[in-house]
Amino acid sequence: MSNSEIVSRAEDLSKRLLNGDRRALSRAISLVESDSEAGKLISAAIYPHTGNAQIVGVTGSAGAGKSTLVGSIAREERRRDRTIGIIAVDPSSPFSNGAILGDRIRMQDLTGDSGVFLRSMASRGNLGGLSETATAVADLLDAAGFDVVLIETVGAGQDEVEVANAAGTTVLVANPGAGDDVQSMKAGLMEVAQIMVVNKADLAGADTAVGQLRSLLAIADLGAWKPPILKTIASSGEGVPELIDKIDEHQIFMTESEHAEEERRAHARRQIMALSRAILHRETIAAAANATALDELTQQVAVRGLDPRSAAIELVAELRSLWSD
Ligand SMILES: Nc1nc2c(ncn2[C@@H]2O[C@H](COP(=O)(O)OP(=O)(O)O)[C@@H](O)[C@H]2O)c(=O)[nH]1
Ligand SMILES: [Mg+2]
Repeated sequence: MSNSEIVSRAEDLSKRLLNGDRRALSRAISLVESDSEAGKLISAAIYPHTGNAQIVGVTGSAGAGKSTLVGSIAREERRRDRTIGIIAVDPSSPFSNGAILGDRIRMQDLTGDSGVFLRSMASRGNLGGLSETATAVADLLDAAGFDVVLIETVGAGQDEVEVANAAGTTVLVANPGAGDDVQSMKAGLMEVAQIMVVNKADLAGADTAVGQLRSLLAIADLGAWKPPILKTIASSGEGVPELIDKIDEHQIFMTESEHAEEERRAHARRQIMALSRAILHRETIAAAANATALDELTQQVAVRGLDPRSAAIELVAELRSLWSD
């Protein structure tokens, strides 16, 4: 396709997407996911029309009940007459889409509803980083007019933490009896979550888990927003209306309270930093793999003539001198 063809295609898709055309939205998402030129043009064109949706991240360990909770939230949002876009980021390889299929079956009643748009995204295998792509796709759904955009992601790696960072409100899903889990969560995820949920509250130990989270929050360095801790039973929907009320409350805090301006700035900064980290990481790794010193350093380390750390420092020094030119 010629340059002008790409531009006019992007313009056409952007226009249709902004009018709520679902097929244009699907096409645009694919173009953004594949990191294509048209995708970048669409992202830029629709960005001024974003900022109206609630972007909500739902994160936590695998099996915590995130997908079930996302489904329950979607049903309750529909009862409240809001349209909803769902981005499910599947951490497994794009070649084994069993988890995606499982989520689809559970979401069956939702997929027949025109007020719901569900999209699964493989976290590996796309050209851009996961956080870049998920953020860009959330923007497309926002511009297409969805009231709420939910992003489900496993809170495992740096990438997932960055996805959480990109959301306006992030809900951290924990379980009863997962005490050790709660402890290990605090480093990365506690900081990015504005609402804590102990899901599977029908199981024993829910109040203990709430207590553990409360003591972790007590020693955390928090801003003006104090993260509430809620109990839910995602499978029955119990606690979900209260959760949505809290999400709404946090959104109002971010947009209308005396802290709004400060919050908006903090959020914009977090987004830029998260995306810069993703871009830097990707470009640095690509540059390192092509560095002229790599083969020589590899050989030296392989015969134990040099330790890997010194080799890495030398490699980074080469990259630095490349970039300073
Ligand atoms: N007992 C109980 N089980 C739940 C609840 N929510 C989800 N589950 C179950 O937990 C398992 C994992 O749920 P899923 O939503 O796939 O978790 P995800 O990996 O975090 O997305 C499934 O078998 C769900 O049926 C709950 O509130 N109570
Ligand atoms: Mg899931």
